[in-house]
Amino acid sequence: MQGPMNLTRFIYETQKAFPTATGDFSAILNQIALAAKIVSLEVNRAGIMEDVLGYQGEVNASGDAQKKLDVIADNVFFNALEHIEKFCIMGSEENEQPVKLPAQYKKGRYAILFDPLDGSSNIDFNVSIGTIFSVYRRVTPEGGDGTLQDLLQPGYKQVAAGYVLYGSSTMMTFTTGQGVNMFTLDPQIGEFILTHPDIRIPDTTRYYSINEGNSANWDEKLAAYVDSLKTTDNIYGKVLSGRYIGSMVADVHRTLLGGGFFAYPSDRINTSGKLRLMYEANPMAMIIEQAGGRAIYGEGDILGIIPRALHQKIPVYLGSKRDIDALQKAVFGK
Ligand code: AHM
Ligand code: MG
Repeated sequence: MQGPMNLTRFIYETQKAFPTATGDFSAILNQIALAAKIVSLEVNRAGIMEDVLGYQGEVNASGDAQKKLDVIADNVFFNALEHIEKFCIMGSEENEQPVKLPAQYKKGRYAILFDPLDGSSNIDFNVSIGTIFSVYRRVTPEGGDGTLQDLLQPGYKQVAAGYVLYGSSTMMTFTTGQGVNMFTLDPQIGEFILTHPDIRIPDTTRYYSINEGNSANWDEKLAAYVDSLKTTDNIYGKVLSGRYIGSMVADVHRTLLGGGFFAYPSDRINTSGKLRLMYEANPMAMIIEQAGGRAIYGEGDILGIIPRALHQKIPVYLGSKRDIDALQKAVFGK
């Protein structure tokens, strides 16, 4: 292969392998990449734009105070995706209700959910944050309005999922069900370049990732399992290091590349954990499984859950198969 594999070329070459492809995914992924570049720019200059950091003065659908950058990112993604005629309805973590599309654009064959800026507690500290997205084929008849039914589908029905990490570089990772590919934004030319093709989660690691500040409220078996990682009495026979950023995108990204597990469990106070099934757990679970790992809520797989509500929360344990098998056995007896 000659020359760099940029995102546009990757999409073109992947599409060539499927002669019946309609080009819908090309349009969707290209627009997500465009929105990601704009948000990346806003994130990069947030520190010098005093009107960008800080609170917006609203509370979003899950009760969190909305940061200004959250709202900017929400608008950027909506504006990039609403007019391409690929969607019948959208869901944003920033909106309580499904996001309706203007009448002339809502005829598409897909539904998309996105968390425009995840990890918002890190915004003010120049710590990595990200965008997460999840795409489903619509289930209501084409031509009519999309409904909540098109959005509320189990994760195993996702046709694409991905995230953008705004870190020391901006990276876009996605799957359309044929493995996971990672692209890094070259800021000089403004292109995403394929830097990590066909990612597989390593089955060894030095790390575990969980907010131990909540450990007093954990289930005893989980507390004992995490304690075992600080001794040599665990599957690795060595003491692991803790790594927890508090931005799911960054923590999952490290887990994809560096193995181990990331978890946001339920506890006595947050009985369903903190992460949202539709916006955070499902897309990350698809990526992790496509990379050879596992993603569970406890007894079963996240991707098998039949959703009840757009903003429903779910405990999340994801990582290498080896790590999640061991955790599931120790904590959930399976
Ligand atoms: P957000 O959508 O309001 O940003 O919250 C989700 C974030 C995740 O990115 C991260 O895994 C988690 O919240 C961290 O929560 P905590 O600060 O309780 O550890
Ligand atoms: Mg979020």
